[in-house]
Amino acid sequence: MNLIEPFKTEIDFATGVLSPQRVIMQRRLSDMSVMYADRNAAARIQSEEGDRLIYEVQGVELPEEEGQIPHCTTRILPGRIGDEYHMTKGHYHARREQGEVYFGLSGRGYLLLQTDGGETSEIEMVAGSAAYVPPYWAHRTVNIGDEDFVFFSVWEARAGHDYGTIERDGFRKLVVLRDGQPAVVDNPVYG
Ligand code: S6P
Ligand code: ZN
Repeated sequence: MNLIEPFKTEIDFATGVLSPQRVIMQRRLSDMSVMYADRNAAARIQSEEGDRLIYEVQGVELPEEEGQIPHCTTRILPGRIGDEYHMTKGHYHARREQGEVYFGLSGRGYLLLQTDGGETSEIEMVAGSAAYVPPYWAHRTVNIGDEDFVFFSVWEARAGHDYGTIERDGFRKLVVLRDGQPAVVDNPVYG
């Protein structure tokens, strides 16, 4: 076990920016265009406006060993691809038995969850919402507002990330604009 000096990070709730600056990871439309249901809309946006920034993660880097507790912010920009709101890729933890906590900092979003067994759940999050991602639940976040949706995540270092299952099957539920409102609907091409 590495002995790490205690430290703190200041968080700007509106943007998710960390000070001092930590590791920044960006996901653009080209990183996930096949994850959106309306691939024509994704291709149109790509050719008309270029490679749109969808979300950004800023986090502290810690060794992936037992007891370390990584934490980060995620900022999802507002917008849609066709009818579908901007979202994260989503993942299971590689160690399925590891859970996680999300805390809303600003904006409005949905936390979509699902299990291998077919259960689904959706939790609306605003600033101040503490949402629990229990073990075994895949999780994806979606910005349903007109501003950035920003939240803070805390998990166990050995959880790891399984992106492949969601890249292959997608999520059972989509969050789309219907009659001027965000609506959670079945994904017609799941699996
Ligand atoms: C990590 C945690 C979050 C996400 C982040 C981006 O376990 O769930 O920090 O990594 O919100 O989402 P994704 O699906 O691209 O990792
Ligand atoms: Zn996670």
